[in-house]
Amino acid sequence: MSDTIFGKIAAGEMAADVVYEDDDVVAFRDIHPQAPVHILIIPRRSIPTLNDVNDNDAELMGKLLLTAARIAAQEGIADAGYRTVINCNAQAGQTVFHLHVHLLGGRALQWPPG
Ligand code: D5M
Repeated sequence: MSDTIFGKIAAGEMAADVVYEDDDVVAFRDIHPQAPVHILIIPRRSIPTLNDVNDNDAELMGKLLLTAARIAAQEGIADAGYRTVINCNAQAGQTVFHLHVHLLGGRALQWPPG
């Protein structure tokens, strides 16, 4: 059993609109999209927050970002531009405690974020 919704998606125990997966990462469309393209990229293994990453996770963290960039190209938003976000803990708005990279694009994004 997995401890979070995303753990269940990673384990294949819960359905999601998966756009990419391999042994290390899973990417799926956000259920409450904040932009025309809003995809979450997660490690298959449960890591609660960015604070829980260590040196052994360096390759995995790189793969999460590489996967985001490749999906951005597949989704046709690479040239126009897109944003990747990792919310860490409550004040940043993290609600699911399985580390995830948000990939947002398909519209002009405001800066700074709220
Ligand atoms: O982002 C958590 C994100 O996860 C938020 O944008 C909603 C999304 N979410 C929650 N449940 C699901 C399921 N079941 N499928 C897809 N997307 C989901 P955070 O950074 O933690 O605020």
